[in-house]
Amino acid sequence: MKRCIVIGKTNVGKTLFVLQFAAYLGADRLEITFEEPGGEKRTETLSVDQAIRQLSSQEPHQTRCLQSIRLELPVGKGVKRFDVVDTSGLIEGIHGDVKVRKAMAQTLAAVRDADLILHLVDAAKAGERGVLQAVGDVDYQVAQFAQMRDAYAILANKVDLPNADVGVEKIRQEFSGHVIIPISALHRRGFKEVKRFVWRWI
Ligand SMILES: Nc1nc2c(ncn2[C@@H]2O[C@H](COP(=O)(O)OP(=O)(O)OP(=O)(O)O)[C@@H](O)[C@H]2O)c(=O)[nH]1
Ligand SMILES: [Mg+2]
Repeated sequence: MKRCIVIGKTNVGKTLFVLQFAAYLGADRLEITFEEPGGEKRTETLSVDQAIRQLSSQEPHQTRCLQSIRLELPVGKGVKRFDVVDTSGLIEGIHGDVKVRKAMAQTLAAVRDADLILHLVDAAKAGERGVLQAVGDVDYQVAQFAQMRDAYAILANKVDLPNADVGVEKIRQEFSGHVIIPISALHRRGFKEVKRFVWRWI
């Protein structure tokens, strides 16, 4: 099964994006597989609203393991199936909590095996505080790693917030040469472009 991984720093909106994108592609009840850094797996079925309430939060490091949802994209008379994988947030340096460190190692291993990488950054923060406050070394490292592969896009999220337009422009300058799609995970904006991009590589 092809895997589309969603990565980025903590709190950029990865979880909200994954759940809203699943809903946008027509999923109604979401069967979510949680895979702990130690390898244990469990599955929970939630409505989109329940999942958003339980899994996305304004507190950083909400997601601490891989969370996959199987999705379908229509192709001609059939469908393409793939897994979209939400991950725990990337951090700069070495985190004090061993659980966060293990989750980060799990994320990086999953990136290596992914067929498609969607890298979220916070465009509103980039507009408000400057791109270097919003985007860290870890983002540059991901972009550099992904340069070798075509199936990689940067999603500039939170464009519903003030100053995000300025942030998107800064992100475009900083990451020129990469595919950049402005989105709002909250309002499902830019999702048509994301769907088209995913469809090309899945
Ligand atoms: N206004 C606005 N808020 C957003 C958007 N996307 C996410 N948020 C908010 O940003 C916060 C973080 O969202 P999450 O989806 O939990 O972020 P995450 O990247 O999964 O964070 P971790 O799991 O902690 O790494 C929540 O309060 C969301 O409601 C967006 O497009 N617009
Ligand atoms: Mg999350």
